[in-house]
Formats: sequence, structure tokens, C-alpha cells
Amino acid sequence: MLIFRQLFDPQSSTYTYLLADSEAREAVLIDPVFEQAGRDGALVRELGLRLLYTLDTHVHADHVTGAALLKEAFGCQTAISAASGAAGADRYLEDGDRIDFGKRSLTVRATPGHTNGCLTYVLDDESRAFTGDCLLIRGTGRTDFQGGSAHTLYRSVHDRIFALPNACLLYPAHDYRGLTVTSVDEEKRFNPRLGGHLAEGDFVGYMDNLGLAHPKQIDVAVPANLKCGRREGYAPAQQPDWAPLTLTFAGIWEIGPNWLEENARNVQVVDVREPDEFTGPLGHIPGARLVPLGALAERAKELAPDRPIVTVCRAGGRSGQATVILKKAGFERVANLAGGMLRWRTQRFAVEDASESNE
Ligand SMILES: N[C@@H](CCC(=O)N[C@@H](CS)C(=O)NCC(=O)O)C(=O)O
Ligand SMILES: [Fe+2]
Repeated sequence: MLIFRQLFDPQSSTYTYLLADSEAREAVLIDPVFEQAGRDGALVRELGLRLLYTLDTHVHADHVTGAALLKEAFGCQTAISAASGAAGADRYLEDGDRIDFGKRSLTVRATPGHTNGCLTYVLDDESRAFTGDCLLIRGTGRTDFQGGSAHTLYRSVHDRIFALPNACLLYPAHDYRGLTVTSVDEEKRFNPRLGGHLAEGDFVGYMDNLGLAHPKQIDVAVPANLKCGRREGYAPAQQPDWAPLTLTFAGIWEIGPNWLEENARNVQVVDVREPDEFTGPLGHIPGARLVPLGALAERAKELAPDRPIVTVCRAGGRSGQATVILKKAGFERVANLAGGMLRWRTQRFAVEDASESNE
């Protein structure tokens, strides 16, 4: 079975696609975005997948690829077309190459025109294809920079994408209106630039008059993408360095009980349960300060601004929301205790005032 997720970066309107074999648990990510690498990594971890490849459809002009960050985090391989001119990829793809993940695979089709090195990745059963910026939903990639050519793009779409089965679903690298998917049949009939009876000359005329401003990030994105997303001295803002925190796909930074047990002295443990739970069956972590969730926004000023905070509750739900409240109140170094008191007690770590023993 195929695991399939479509992910969105609102800043650049980029779609990233996660594909995996549900049995082998092997995965690939198509067109990850630098700023979203933490989110994508969280999904890979939570679904219990092994990331084999990041697959860029082309050297993007509008955002930096997450390829290098994901390689660093997961040890996966980075792949892009040989024709892209990008340096430092682990695998350089050519037309006809196959990328295997478990029993599933993607086949590479060279679809130049938006850039020289643009690829479309076609799923093994031709039920889905990932067209990058070659064919967009009722649109196409622009052809006015990065070696673009309207003639070449027209041929790529007609010869390589419209040659797929009519029912094949097409997933682009961008959509600027929030549209998510189309099909070969739909685009053959309704694409306003090259569908229906429109000929190559009509397309070229259309593209010559697009009148788009250059992407805002082009001067940063292209040089970084020519190095597969490596940016010396520039880490994504998100990764905290005060503890080995993990980001959840829900967007919450968590710390495991083992780390907290060893480092409790260096942080403020804030328990956000109700008072009767604090001294109830589960008890609380020694040294924890009780601030029920409902009072947290109001009482946040009681907490020291210069020491990291770990929030705790019964199972890790309310304390996750507590991290959101504390961030809003201006605290930067905040993490949720993963699994809350329930997991803490399964580990048999020390508690105070428990009305029920751990044995
Ligand atoms: N406004 C966007 C640029 C959008 C853009 O130029 N997108 C490229 C893809 S890299 C494109 O081909 N757009 C085609 C279109 O919008 O019709 C930005 O500043 O990043
Ligand atoms: Fe592009």
C-alpha cells in the first residue's frame, strides 16, 4: 500500500509530497522546503518511516530546498537531475531512471522548459505524477529565466505528460490559489495555456506576455539550490539548542522523560494540571511548580525568564497547549514533557505526594 501526503508551504505556495511503502516503511520526499524540514521530519518520524531520498523536481527559484537539512537529520540521499547543474547531490537522475522505495517506485521523465533540468516523477502504476513546475493546475511554469523555453515546455507537456493515461492524477510543485490536484484528461481539455486546440505558437505567445515579477527569493534560492540547499552558517530558526528537543507534526517541541530526569535542576518544571491531580494518584515531579492551565497566561510572570521551562500534565496534551501559551507570553525556551506523568511513571522516575504507589 502507498502512504501519500501532500504538504504545503504557505510562504512560497510550494507542495511537498511524502510517498512511502506502508509495509517496507521506506519513504521519499519530493520538493521539501528548507523552512519546513522540521515539520516534514516530524511526519516521517511519527509515521515510523525510513527516509531514503529527497527528490527535487528542479533548481527552484522561489524557495530553498530542504534536501541538505533532511540529509543531515536522516542520512537520506539527495537527488536531482544531472541536467540541473546542481553540485553535491548523492544521485544525479536521467530520463528513465527509477527510484525504489519498498515495493513501490517512481520513474523519472525529463520535462525541461521551465528550467533545463526539470523532472516529472511518475508513480509505478501511472496513477499519479509529480510534475514540478512543468505543468501546474490550469497553468504551467514560467519560461523567462533559468534557461527556460516555451517551445521546450510545450513539447515536454504534450510528449511526456499528456502521454500518461487520462486518469493519471497530476500533482504540481506550486499552486497560488490553493488548488491541490488535477488529471491528465482535465489539463488536456481545460489548460488555458496549452490545452484544447491551442497550438505551440499560441502557447509561446501566451508565455511571452505573462508579465510576472521575478520571485522575491531568487537571489538567495538559486545559489543555495545549486548546492542542494546547503547554506553555510544559516540554520533554520526553529531548532532550539538548550536540549535535544523533538518537534511533533502538530508543531510542539517535546523533551523525553530521560533527559528531564537528568536535567531537572537546570529547568523550571511547570505542572499545568488541577490541584487535586497534583497530589492525586500520579503525584508530581519533585520540584515542580503547580500552575493550572487556566491560570497560566495570567501567572506566567511568576516564572523566571532566564531558565528553560518544561511543562507537564497527565498525558502530555494540556502541557502541549501550555507551551503555546508560554511562547505567546514571551518565553522562548519551552518544551512539553512527552507522554506527561503517565510516561514519567512508567519509567519509574521519582514522584512526590502520590496517593498511589508506582509498584
Ligand atoms: N511570486 C512568487 C513567484 C512565483 C513564480 O514565479 N513561480 C514560478 C515557479 S518557480 C512560476 O513558474 N510561476 C508560473 C505562474 O505563476 O504562472 C515569488 O515571489 O516567489
Ligand atoms: Fe520553479
